[in-house]
Amino acid sequence: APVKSYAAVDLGASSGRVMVGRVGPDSLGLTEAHRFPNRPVRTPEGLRWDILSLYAGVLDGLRTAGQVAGQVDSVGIDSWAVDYGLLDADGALLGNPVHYRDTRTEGVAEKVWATVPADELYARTGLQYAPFNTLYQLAAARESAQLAYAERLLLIPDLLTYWLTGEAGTELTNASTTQLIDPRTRDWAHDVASRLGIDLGLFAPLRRPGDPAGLLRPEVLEETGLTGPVPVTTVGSHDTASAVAAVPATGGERFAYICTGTWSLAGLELDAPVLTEASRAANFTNELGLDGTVRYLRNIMGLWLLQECLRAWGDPELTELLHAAADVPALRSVVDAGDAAFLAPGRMPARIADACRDSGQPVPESPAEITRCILDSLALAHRRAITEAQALADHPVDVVHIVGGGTRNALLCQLTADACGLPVVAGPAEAAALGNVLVQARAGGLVGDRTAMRQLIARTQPLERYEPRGDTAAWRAAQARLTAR
Ligand code: ADP
Ligand code: LRH
Repeated sequence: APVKSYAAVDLGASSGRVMVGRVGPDSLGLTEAHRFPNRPVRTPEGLRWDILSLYAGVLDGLRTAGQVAGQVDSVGIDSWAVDYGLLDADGALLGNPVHYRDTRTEGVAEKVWATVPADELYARTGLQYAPFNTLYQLAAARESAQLAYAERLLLIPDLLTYWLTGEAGTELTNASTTQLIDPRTRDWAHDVASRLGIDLGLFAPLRRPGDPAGLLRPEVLEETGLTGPVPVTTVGSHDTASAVAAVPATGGERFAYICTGTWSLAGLELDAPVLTEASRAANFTNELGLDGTVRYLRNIMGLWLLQECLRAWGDPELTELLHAAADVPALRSVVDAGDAAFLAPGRMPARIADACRDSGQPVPESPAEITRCILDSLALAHRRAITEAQALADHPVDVVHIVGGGTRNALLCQLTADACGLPVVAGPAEAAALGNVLVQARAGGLVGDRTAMRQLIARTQPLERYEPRGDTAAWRAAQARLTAR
């Protein structure tokens, strides 16, 4: 039986990687070809992505992938959502893509809502309010010279695909994070865009996971040493869409998922969006997944809180710190890990201490105490999101799947099981890359439908199960402390 090799480019906010997936009719193996840091740069203009360094990492990774695999049958690209590059009429990139944590969107939403009220915007686009939704970024850039000169807007994975192939498109799952897509028609929300003066002509035509996205250009083949033709296949180019596609649910169970990395994205896979006022008030989003599914979820600050503390502490050894945190008494103090106040970089240990003090709780001091506060707070936010999602969507679940880098954090997985009062199945850690690989394999006819993809992952990838301990009263009480303030 044929075994094919797929290169998955997966760019997270903290690191980029190129993985090689080997897929046969009943086998799936994943090897890391190359991992490189994703370090945003603070320029005089603001916080920017170092897109050329990321592109160089992609090329290095494809070269290594070729060496690892012998031959690469196809390439797929996914990355974090919402951000984009602008191209001029010659196809040249206008400036470094702005980072979603940049402050340019502060105060912009209120101006947008003066034209399209927040409730109407939710009813049309189903997107939770986040200051960085592409719509607000475009509103913030309204008067900028770059936007005036721009002929094309390409979301990050689409920009890299364009550099690799010369072909421009807009992948749908990632487009659904712009707040310019109608989640019911899975097409552009033309009315919203025109009322806000946003030119949808800037976007290249929509394409869907599985669609062809061109061939690696001759110069790319030369630079990577790959032998052409090598096709690029459109995958769920939003990393979270690829990660949800790789949730190892075997078909029978009703599940919730949490994609943990820099963010925690906690919610459900649904057939149709939930656009009620209650859903808007709870700030749940309706992003699109594979095959027209809806990713009904909430953004939680995630391990970003820990990453920023580690940076402030000069990057101590993580495993030791997590051991020490496991010995700190549980739930002494918690912060609201859904709070956008934690969005910007800098001073994270102090900001967490301040939040505890302001809510009248003990102030964590040592790195172990602060780490424990972060993990308790994340588990609590997971509990809240999973509980509310089930109620708002009228979709009860029996199990929580955790995927992404946070599955390497056993304490976080156990605390999440405890807080939710549900069993947790943790893994795979490289879910986005696996979802990316399997969509390519499906386009190549090697695997069947979404359920078959998930069963293949469940059969082949190491998973860890955590049973809930104790009762959930302590978690309810901790939640009450936060809500009371
Ligand atoms: P992203 O895709 O957003 O860059 P990842 O899915 O790669 O994020 O997850 C990164 C996170 O995974 C880190 O912030 C860290 O907290 C966690 N992590 C990675 N390796 C380990 C480990 N060995 N032990 C515990 N946690 C880990
Ligand atoms: C996670 C992620 C998330 C988005 C955020 C901007 O990497 O794609 O789904 O909300 O980055």
